[in-house]
Amino acid sequence: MVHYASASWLSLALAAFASPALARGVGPRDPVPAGYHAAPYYPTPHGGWLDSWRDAYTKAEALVAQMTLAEKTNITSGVGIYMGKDPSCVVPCVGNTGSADRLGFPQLCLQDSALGVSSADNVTAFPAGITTGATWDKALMYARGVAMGKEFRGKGANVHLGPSVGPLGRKPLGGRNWEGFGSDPVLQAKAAAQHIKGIQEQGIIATIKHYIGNEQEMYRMYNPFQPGYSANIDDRTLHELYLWPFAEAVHAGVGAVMTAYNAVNGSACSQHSSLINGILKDELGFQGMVMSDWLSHISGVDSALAGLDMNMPGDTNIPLFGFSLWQYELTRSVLNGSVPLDRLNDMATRVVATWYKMRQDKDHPRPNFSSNTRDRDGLLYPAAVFSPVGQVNWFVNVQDDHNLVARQVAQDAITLLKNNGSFLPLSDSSKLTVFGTDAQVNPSGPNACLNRACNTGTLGMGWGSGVADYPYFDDPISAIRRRVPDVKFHNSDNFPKLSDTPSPDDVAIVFISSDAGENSLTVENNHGDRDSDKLAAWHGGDKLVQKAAEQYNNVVVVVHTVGPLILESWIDLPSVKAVLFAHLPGQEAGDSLTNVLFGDVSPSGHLPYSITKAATDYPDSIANLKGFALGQVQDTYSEGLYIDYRSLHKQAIKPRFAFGHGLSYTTFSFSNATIRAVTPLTLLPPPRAPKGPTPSFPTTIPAASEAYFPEGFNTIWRYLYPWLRRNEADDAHAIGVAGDKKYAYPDGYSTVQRGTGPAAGGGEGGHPALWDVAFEVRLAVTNTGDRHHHAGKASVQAYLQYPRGVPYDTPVVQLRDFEKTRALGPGESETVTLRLTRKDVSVWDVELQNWVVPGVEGGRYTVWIGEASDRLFMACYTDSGECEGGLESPV
Ligand SMILES: *[C@@H]1O[C@H](CO)[C@@H](O)[C@H](O)[C@H]1NC(C)=O
Ligand SMILES: *[C@@H]1O[C@H](CO)[C@@H](O)[C@H](O)[C@H]1NC(C)=O
Ligand SMILES: *[C@@H]1O[C@H](CO)[C@@H](O)[C@H](O)[C@H]1NC(C)=O
Ligand SMILES: *[C@@H]1O[C@H](CO)[C@@H](O)[C@H](O)[C@H]1NC(C)=O
Ligand SMILES: *[C@@H]1O[C@H](CO)[C@@H](O)[C@H](O)[C@H]1NC(C)=O
Ligand SMILES: CC(=O)N[C@H]1CO[C@H](CO)[C@@H](O)[C@@H]1O
Ligand SMILES: CC(=O)N[C@H]1CO[C@H](CO)[C@@H](O)[C@@H]1O
Repeated sequence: MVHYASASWLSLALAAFASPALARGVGPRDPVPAGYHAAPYYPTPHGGWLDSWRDAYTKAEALVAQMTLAEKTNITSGVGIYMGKDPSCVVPCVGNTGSADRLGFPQLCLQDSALGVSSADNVTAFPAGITTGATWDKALMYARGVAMGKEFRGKGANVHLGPSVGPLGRKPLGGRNWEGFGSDPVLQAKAAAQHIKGIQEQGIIATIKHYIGNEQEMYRMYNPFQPGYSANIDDRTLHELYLWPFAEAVHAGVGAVMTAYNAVNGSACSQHSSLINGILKDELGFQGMVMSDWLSHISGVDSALAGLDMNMPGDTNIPLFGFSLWQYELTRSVLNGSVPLDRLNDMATRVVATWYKMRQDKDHPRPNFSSNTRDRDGLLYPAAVFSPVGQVNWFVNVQDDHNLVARQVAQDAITLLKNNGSFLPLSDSSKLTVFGTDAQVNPSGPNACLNRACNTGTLGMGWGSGVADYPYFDDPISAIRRRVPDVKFHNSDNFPKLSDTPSPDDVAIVFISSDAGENSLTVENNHGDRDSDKLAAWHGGDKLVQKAAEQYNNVVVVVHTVGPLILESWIDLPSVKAVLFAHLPGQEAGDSLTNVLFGDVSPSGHLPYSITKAATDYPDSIANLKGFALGQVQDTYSEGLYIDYRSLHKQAIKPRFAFGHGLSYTTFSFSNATIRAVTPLTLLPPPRAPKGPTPSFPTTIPAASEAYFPEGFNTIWRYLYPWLRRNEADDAHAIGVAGDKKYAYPDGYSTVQRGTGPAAGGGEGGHPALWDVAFEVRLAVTNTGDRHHHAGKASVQAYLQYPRGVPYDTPVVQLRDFEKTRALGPGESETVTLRLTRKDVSVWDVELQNWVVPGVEGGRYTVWIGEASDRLFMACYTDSGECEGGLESPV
C-alpha cells in the first residue's frame, strides 16, 4: 500500500499524466538476463474444487448466479482511493470494494496493517513482525493474531492486509523486512500460519503478501517512465525459499493474496500468469481471492486473464482522476468479448466465497472508523474535492487487554546477544545513567510523524503503510524510572560532558536504533531501504556507544532495529558488558524491557537473522541494493538458495551472531532425544486426486443493459463505477457478439480449463501428502541453572542436513521446525516435540516439477538440534533411528 500525505499535491504533481493510456507506462526496458522467462499459463483455474471450501462456494455460486454484469465488476474492484461512502454506510478504509446491495453483498473494507489496525484510534500498536519472529514462539504468534483479528473485527474491517512474508529478508538493507518474521522461509511460514489462524478465527480475511520477490523498496513500482524492477528468480529457489511461506499460508487457509509491485522474470506480478494462474491457483490450489497491491494495476484485460481477482484501490496507477482499468472498463472488456464472462464469474465467486468462508454473512460489523481523519466528522469522499461532511469516526475502543499479549511478545522477543561475566540482570540499586534519544518517546508524541515517517524517540515500528497509531507509548526511560527513580538521562545522541567521573560500578545504558520503511516516504535520506545509513546505527549511535565505553566500565546497549547492524566498532570493547536487541516493540517498549533488564524474567528471544561482521560477508546480489538503471532495474537472485545463514555456511564465514542466537540468564540441557519415522516415504508424493467440481454459470456475453448507468443516478466525481453509458455498452456488446475483432491475447492464451492439474498440487498449499509428518523428534529440555538461577524459556531449533551424495546441491543445514518451552524453573524439564514433514525432507526438482525425497532409499538425513544455527549439539539420524548429544555444530 502506498501512502500519500495529502491528496491535493498528488493531483497537481501528476496532472500531466492523467491519461489512463500513459498510466500503463511500460517504457524502454533493460533486458531480463538470458534464461529468465515468464512462461504463459492460461486459463485461470476455477476456484471451488476443494472440499474445505465446498460450502462457501455453494453459497457463492447461488449468489453470483443472480448478479448482473455490473454487480460482478463492482465487487472485484475498489471504488477509488480516498473514496468509500455509499448512501447507506461509511466504508472509508484503505481499500473499499463496490457492493451488490440488491443482493445484500456489502462493500468490503480492506485495512492495513500487519501489526494492527492502521489509521484508527483506540487500537493496539502490536510489536512488528520481526519482533514476533524473534520470540520463536508459535503460541505467541497465534495469540497476537487472535488479538489483532479481534481489533479488525471490532472496527468493522472485512480484510486484514497481513501477514507479510515478502520480503522474506533476502537483503539486510531491504526496507520492509521488519513487517515479516525473519530471514528464513520456515520461520516466516510457521509464524504466518499461526497469524492467519488467529486472524481468521475472528472472521477476518487475512491477506498474505507481497507475492513475490519484493526484496527491496527502491524501484519497485511501475510508473509512466520506468517499469518496476524485475526479481529474476529460478524455479527451485522460488519453491524452496520465497514461495515456501506463501504455500504454508495457503495450507493454513488464507483467504487473500496480495501481489507485489515489482516484476518477476520481466513480467509484473499483478499480471503474471505463471505466478498467479499456474503456481498460486493450480499448484498451490489457492481458493481465495488475489488482489493487486495499491496502484500496482497496469493492465485491464491482461491482469484479469493472468488471474487477478481484485483491483485495489480501484484506480489506475496514477490515482485520483476517476480512471480505472477495471470497474467500467472490465464491464466493457466482458461485453466486447475480450475477457471471457467465465473469468469474471470466477473472480466474483472467489470474492464472495471468501466472504462466506469467514462467515461474514453472519452479523459482521460495519466499519465505524475512517482512515482519512481522526476527527469525529470528516469528508465523506475526500478524493472528490467537493464532498459532503458527516460523522466518520465512532472511536470504538477495541483494545481490550491486548496490551498483555503485545507486551508478552515484545518481552519474549528481547534477544540477549552478549552478557560478559553474567553482567545482566541489573539490580534495582544499580547506579544508572541512560544515554540516547531512543530511550524516550518522541517529544512531539508517538504519532507525531504521519505513517511513523521519522526516527525520533524510541523506535517502536518502521514507517509506511505497515504501521498503526499508538494509543499510548510505554517508553523505556519511564519504565526504568519506575525501578530506579534517580536515574540520570541524557536525552541526546551526542555524548555529553560529564560533570563527575563515573565510578567503577556505575552503569551506562545506551539506546541506539536503525529504521526502515516503505519507499513512498523518505526518512533522513533513506528511501525505504536503508540505502543511506546502511547497517550503522542512526544518529551516530555507534559513536555514542564507543564514547560511553570510554567513560564507563559497564555499558549495556539496547538496540531498537528493523534488522541486522554491524556492531564491530564496539562489540568487543571490554566495558560493553551486555547487548540487548529489543527489535521493534510497538507500544509496550518499557516494561517489556525492564522486566528483562532487572531480571524479573530471563531473556528468551533469538535472532531472526544473522548479524555479520561486515556487509561484504554476503555476495553482492544480497549485500547491495539495486541502483538506478535507465530501463527496468534487474534484481537477479544469482545466490540461489544461499541467503543469510545458508550463504555464510557455504562460504565458511563466521558471523558475529548467528541466525537463531540468543542468550539466557540460565542454562539449558537437551537430553533423551528420540526420532521416529511416522509416515513411510516414497520418492514422490502419490498421484494426486482429481479436482472436485466447480461452480458453473452461463458464459454467453451478457445483455448490454446489465451495464447501463441507472437513470438519474447521482454520481460522485471521480468515484469509480461499474456502469457504462448506454451507447458505450451497446458498442462494446456489438463487438463482442460479432466476435470478429480479437483482442491481442498473450502467447499461449487458452480458455480451456486444464485437467487434473500439476502433480505437486491437489490440496491447499500443494499436494496434501507434503504435510504428512515424516519424522518426529522428541527430547527433554531441562533448566540446568542452580537454584540461584532464573526461570527461563528455551528455544529448541531443528535444522535438517540432507544425506551425503544426493544429486542436488543443498545448504548444509536448514531450519525445519522450532518450539519454545514454558518458563522452566531451575531443575525443571519439559518434553518438546519437533516435526519434519515430507516437504521438509524434499527438494524441488525442476525437471519433474515436483517435490522429491532424495534420501528415500535409506539415505541418512541428520536432524540437528540446538539453540541456534551455530549451536547444534545434538543430532538424530533417520536411517538408524538414533540420536546423540555432545556434538560439535556441523558449521
Ligand atoms: C523465471 O525464470 C527461471 C529461469 O528460466 C525459471 O526457472 C522460473 O521458473 C521462472 N519463474 C517464473 C515465475 O516465471
Ligand atoms: C457499486 O457499489 C457502489 C458502492 O457500494 C454502489 O453505490 C453501487 O450501487 C454499486 N453498483 C451496483 C451495480 O450494484
Ligand atoms: C475491450 O475493452 C477493453 C477495455 O477497454 C479493451 O482493452 C479491449 O481492447 C477491447 N477489446 C476489443 C476487441 O475491442
Ligand atoms: C569480558 O570481561 C572480561 C573481564 O572484564 C574482559 O577481560 C574481556 O575482555 C571481556 N570480553 C569481551 C568480549 O567483552
Ligand atoms: C531421561 O531418561 C532417563 C531414563 O529413562 C530418565 O531417568 C530421565 O529422567 C530422563 N531425563 C529427562 C530430563 O527427562
Ligand atoms: C478509551 C479511549 O482510549 N478512548 C479514546 C478513543 O479515541 C479518542 C480520539 O482519539 C480519544 O479521545 C479517546 O480518549
Ligand atoms: C457506523 C457504524 O456502523 N458504527 C458502529 C461502530 O461500531 C459500534 C460498536 O460495534 C456500533 O455501535 C456502531 O453502530
